[in-house]
Amino acid sequence: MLENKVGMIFGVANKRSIAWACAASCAAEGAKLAFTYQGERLKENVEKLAAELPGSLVVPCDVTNQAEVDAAFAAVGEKYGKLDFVVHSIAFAPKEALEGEFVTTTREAFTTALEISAFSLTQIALAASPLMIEGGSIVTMTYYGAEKVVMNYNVMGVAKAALEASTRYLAADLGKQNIRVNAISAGPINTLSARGVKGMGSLLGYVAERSPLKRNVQASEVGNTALFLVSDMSSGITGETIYVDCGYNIMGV
Ligand code: NAP
Ligand code: 1JT
Repeated sequence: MLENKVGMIFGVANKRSIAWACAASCAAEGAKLAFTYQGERLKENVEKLAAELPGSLVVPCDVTNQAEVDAAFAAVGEKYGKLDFVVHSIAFAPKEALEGEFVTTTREAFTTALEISAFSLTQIALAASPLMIEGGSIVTMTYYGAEKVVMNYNVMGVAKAALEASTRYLAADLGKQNIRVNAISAGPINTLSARGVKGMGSLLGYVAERSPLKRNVQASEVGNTALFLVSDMSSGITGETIYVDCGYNIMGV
């Protein structure tokens, strides 16, 4: 489904990362992929994973460093001459901000969380658009805490609300270039980011018990939805948030 398409994947930390599940689904359908990593610490990890997919490119990109973002897109332009899709799977907030009460969030934690988790989508969309000469698709990852209060999610919920609104504004701006922008609202998954969070185990159990499908979602299911959204199968969809959460969000009492 993605033969002759080039994608850029932001946010692989290890093989449990949602970004890696997206990469696996897209590579299986013939996409050529470029991976970005944040800092030397993750370089080896990402290079080892990317080596499983011949013809891929690995470039550094900490989104707080505009020069690195520009260099990453320049490297993709140089190697492939175009870009068809981006998977944005990046978020960060200081650990202390993800416990206790939201009301105690510091200015610094708020600014950091919103810069890395929300602004980076706009930054990446602007840098990607000149390379998307045949149109394109941008997919980001969000969570239910954007719209309803989820204990401990705190400032990440506010950042995800900004991310979902950014998805709509970017879709409106970039539609004329045939660039689509959508978000996937994934149910909780036990990744590296999630593990660092207090109460993740009980959250997984809570959601599995209450969701229509009576289980937690798998990263591969999010990856397959990302494949749909970056492929021409979803050519009429933009600005949307699509739930991949075993139906949890539809439940009342
Ligand atoms: P993950 O494997 O830890 O991925 C998060 C990625 O964000 C990491 O690769 C991380 O790199 C990267 N990142 C953080 N700060 C960055 C920066 N300044 N520049 C570039 N990259 C940076 O965790 P994940 O669960 O797959 O998370 C991926 C996305 O899914 C996030 O947006 C998350 O909010 C979203 N999501 C997750 C869940 C869940 O339950 N797991 C549910 C819904 C949505 P470092 O490791 O170097 O920090
Ligand atoms: C980050 C972290 C972004 C954890 C994340 C995330 N997006 C989803 N999760 C999983 C999660 C986190 C909490 C939660 C429920 C799910 C940690 C590092 C920063 C970025 O609260 C109930 C806090």
